[in-house]
Amino acid sequence: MKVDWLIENVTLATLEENANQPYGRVKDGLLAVHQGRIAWVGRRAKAPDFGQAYVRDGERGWLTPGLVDCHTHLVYGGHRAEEFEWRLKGQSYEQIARQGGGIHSTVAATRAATVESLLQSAARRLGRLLKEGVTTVEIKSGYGLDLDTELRMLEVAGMLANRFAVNISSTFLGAHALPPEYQNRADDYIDFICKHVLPEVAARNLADAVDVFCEGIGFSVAHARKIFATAKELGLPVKGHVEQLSYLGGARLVAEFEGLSADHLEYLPSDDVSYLRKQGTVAVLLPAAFYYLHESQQPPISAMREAGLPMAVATDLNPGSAPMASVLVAMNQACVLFGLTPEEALAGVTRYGAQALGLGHCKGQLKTGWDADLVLWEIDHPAELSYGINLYTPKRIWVGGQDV
Ligand code: DI6
Ligand code: FE
Repeated sequence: MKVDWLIENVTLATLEENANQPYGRVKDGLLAVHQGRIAWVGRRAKAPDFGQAYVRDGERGWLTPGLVDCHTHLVYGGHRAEEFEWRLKGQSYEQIARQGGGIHSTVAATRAATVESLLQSAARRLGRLLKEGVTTVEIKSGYGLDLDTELRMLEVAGMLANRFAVNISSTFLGAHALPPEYQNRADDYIDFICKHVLPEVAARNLADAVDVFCEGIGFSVAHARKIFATAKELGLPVKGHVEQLSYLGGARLVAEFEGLSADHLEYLPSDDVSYLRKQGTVAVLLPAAFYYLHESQQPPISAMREAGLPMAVATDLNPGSAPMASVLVAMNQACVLFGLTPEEALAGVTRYGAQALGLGHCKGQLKTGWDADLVLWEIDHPAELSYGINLYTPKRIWVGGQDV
């Protein structure tokens, strides 16, 4: 069998569905790469002859799929450290938002920023994720809220994809907040998005999906429905920020549109879990926002687990509710704050993170034919990745079979 290179002397965590070992563990494993894809994976003792392929020594480490951060807002101007101080003095996230702070203050800073400065600050944050073994990142717009700035944010996301060895998935989040020029005219703003912005985004091929912030301080289910219907007409899959601070029924709407993912879900009633499950919509858990906002309502994890609902975990990296550039910390938070097992947390940033981006057929598992996005860890047990904070960093990272 002809391959470009192979790695042996490793334990594999394949994260394969229906694996009969925890984490899909394969002791004394071997993985071979050809033309950017996984050409063979399994026990070394069963491997075919790979001829003259270059052999790497895994030095008895663990090899996992590259990590996937399936929900970030990492392109933005400015920061909101003062709001952090205000919140610590007792003001709530919602109060600050209603006073024109919150997302609005980032919108002002983002509108004022040049492409070059947006690119530089986003590159710094993205770099932090990549150092941890993230090989696929989703990036949302949503701090422009006008045609030019929304397009600019998505263009910056595209530039990052060219500048870094990482797969980037872009999401249009024009319905993130009501811009000041549309105050008290939410219907008009949604019309503007549907008639002018979304078609332009689609025509320029700038987004892989469309998201909505469906919330009391965001948009109603009726507004989200209009956006989703337009997205569908344009052939774009949908997802939603839903049931984060209150229950509006947004998750059901996402499921109705066969959405890729329903994100946050703290206020999701157990009864609604089955809607997501039926439509193949992934639940994306964002424990950093829960942590920063000091929330107490937890997503219905037991009901999700019992229903077999795929649960992804992501950072939500954003300047307000989750200024945190660490997927490994998000895994730790998902375990400590939401009660996920370390195995669920790792599946959440690999197999299910990929599924939440519509990439479940090629990323997030060590499987023949899947992309060779790989991370080698110097650990004894994969639970260490969820257990430690700043204790572990990857030894090697490959994206599409290339060393990075
Ligand atoms: N939910 C979030 O967690 C972020 N956006 C959203 O809809 C927060 C965005 C921000 O506060 O800037
Ligand atoms: Fe978010």
